[in-house]
Amino acid sequence: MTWPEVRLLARRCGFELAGVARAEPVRERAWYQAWSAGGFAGEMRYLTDRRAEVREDPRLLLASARTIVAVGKLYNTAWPLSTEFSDAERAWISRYAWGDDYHRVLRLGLERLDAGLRASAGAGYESKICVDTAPLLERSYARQAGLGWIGRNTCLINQRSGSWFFLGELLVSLAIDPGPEDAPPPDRCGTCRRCIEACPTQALVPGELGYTLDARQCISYLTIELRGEIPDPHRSGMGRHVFGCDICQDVCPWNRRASQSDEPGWQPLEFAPPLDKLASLTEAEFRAMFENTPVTRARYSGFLRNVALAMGNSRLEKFRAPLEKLARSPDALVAAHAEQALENLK
Ligand code: B12
Ligand code: SF4
Ligand code: SF4
Repeated sequence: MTWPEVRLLARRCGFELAGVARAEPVRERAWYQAWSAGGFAGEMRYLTDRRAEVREDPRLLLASARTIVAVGKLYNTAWPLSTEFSDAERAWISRYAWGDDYHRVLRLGLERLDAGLRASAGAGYESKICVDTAPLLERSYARQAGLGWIGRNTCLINQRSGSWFFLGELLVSLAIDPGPEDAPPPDRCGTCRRCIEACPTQALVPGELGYTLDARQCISYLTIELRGEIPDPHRSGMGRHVFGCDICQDVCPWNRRASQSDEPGWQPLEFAPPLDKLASLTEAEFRAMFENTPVTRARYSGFLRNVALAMGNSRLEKFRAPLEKLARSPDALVAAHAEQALENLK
């Protein structure tokens, strides 16, 4: 198969963006190792344990891999940006987590792509599907395949579509020569620094590494990945975010006319749900409400911890009663954050 045929097939499998890269080490692996050694990954051990070395070379994931087909799936919808929406009584769940879990949706599309390539390849074909969780430098290979450049907010940005897209990859044993568009596009951030200035927790840090995100300060990490207590200095900066954060993409000029997806699964279950509604969810109700969405990753305890902080950050007296209830929670993490949030209402 040739690169134009692969692109066409990817398009038919539901991917608006696609490109081809060689399954070889990329120069960014050195940045990754420096980032990880610098402690920027916080407690995300899956980034720093023995799997960090696998990121050195994609052939450690599939020994016969010769090509990486990198795909992007848009998830932007017509709903407002977090920077346009100022109702303090309502929670912000980040755009990527409003609807269906992207891991499943992308995997289904990649399985179709895999079947198409397998049918044309014949015997000896080997492949591996990666979506998010594999130790693969997804943004670097997608950049290599021409899907976009890595912006100062560290997101992959496409000149025409913006940055609201997920990434997935299909590692294949086929040798597919990259086409003229399958090359890293120029960095189009220019002199802009909007994302750095807008980040409420100063997570986008300057340094020798170039564009660096200190995950330990990023609201996305704090609300989703961090299991324990949220460090005090970052609590107020989190505002009403209860799952993830979109600010550094909301302010990006390349997202002003960002393409929208027609996938019904990305529509919000409930746009910006009221904080008191979230605070009253039982564990079973939490699971039912967010079933098959990325939100379950925060777990019930972490989610209520975030809701408590967001209610405190709102400073609204109407949240006193739900916060007092959370402060009596048998979960010490939730109770402690609710108690601190109550202090904010004084
Ligand atoms: C861990 C992780 C996180 C962490 C750390 C984020 C980070 N920036 O590293 C946290 C939890 C904070 C996070 C947040 C988010 N994430 Co995330 N995350 C990942 C994951 C699993 C690994 C990323 C990683 O390796 N980070 C470590 C850093 C060092 O690696 P990197 O970002 O790839 O950095 C490369 C470049 O920056 C480059 N580089 C570094 N310095 C320099 C300097 C120069 C000069 C150059 C040229 C290059 C360069 O080299 C690095 C190594 O390849 C990937 C999936 C994957 N397997 O790759 C998804 C992924 C990056 N996340 C994604 C998303 C959607 C998000 C959020 C938008 C979710 C949200 N709304 O809350 C936010 C965005 C926050 C942000 N500004 O990045 C998407 C990004 C899609 C896109 N268009 O970019 C991915 C690809 C998942 C997916 N499959 O779609 N994420
Ligand atoms: S996702 Fe939010 S907290 Fe993280 S770097 Fe972007 S603006 Fe900052
Ligand atoms: S806001 Fe500006 S600096 Fe940040 S990623 Fe977008 S274009 Fe680049």
